[in-house]
Amino acid sequence: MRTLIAILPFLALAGCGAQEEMPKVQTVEIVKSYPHDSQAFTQGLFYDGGLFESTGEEGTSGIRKVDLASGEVSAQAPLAAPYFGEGIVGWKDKIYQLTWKDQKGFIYNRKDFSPAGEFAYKGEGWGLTHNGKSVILSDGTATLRFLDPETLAQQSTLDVTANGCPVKQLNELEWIQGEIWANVWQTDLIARIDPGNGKVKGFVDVASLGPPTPGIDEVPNGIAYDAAAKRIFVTGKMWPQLYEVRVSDGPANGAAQDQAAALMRCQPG
Ligand SMILES: [Ca+2]
Repeated sequence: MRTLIAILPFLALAGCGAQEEMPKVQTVEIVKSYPHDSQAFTQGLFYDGGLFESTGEEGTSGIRKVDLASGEVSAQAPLAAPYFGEGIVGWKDKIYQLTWKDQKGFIYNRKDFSPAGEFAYKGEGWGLTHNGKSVILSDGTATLRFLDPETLAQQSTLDVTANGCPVKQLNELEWIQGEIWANVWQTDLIARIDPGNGKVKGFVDVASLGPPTPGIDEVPNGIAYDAAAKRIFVTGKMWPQLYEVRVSDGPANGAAQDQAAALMRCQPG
């Protein structure tokens, strides 16, 4: 009986999509830690010659440029209530910012954060990144949208799956070396998504980062990639630190393994 019980979870996983290669769960090593504003409800993060961050919640939303070494805010623009700031992405001399439920995005001039327009989209707005050809948007579902980076009109969609199961609640995004990385909300996991077929190639467990006893909102939710120096940065909502990390094949912790296993059984994360 003991043997059968031990095998059952694996049978359940295999039954979901036997032909699929199971995404593995990797972890991270910290290369360097930096201070991060522990009041910042991080909703978007990108690095392009400097670090840019979007913050959320009504009344504390905005975009900011952050000095990496000190964590100090060097420039910012508030986003007044009732708007709830979400993902951001830099495109040429502009920054695009989503709002959560208002179906309205804001455009800023990158050099001084002055207003440069608005855009509309259907549904919720969660995360943004770009791959050089398209802006990529998450909305809390398992489907990513690809938008024309100049007009922000929708070009196509991508359904994201792990072991054949839709991976919902894809949140903050980053394009990293030909993959789409996405925080999976309310988990310790970053999904590494193949943009060609939407399949999750692997999960990265970031549970070792962040506050030792995080509050319910203090989830991982910021990924930035410095393409010039090949640095990956990760932070979270109200985390006191931002980390440069490298992916490691060291063992993920049990909670992250359980979260990934649940996603791969088509169970909610
Ligand atoms: Ca990002």
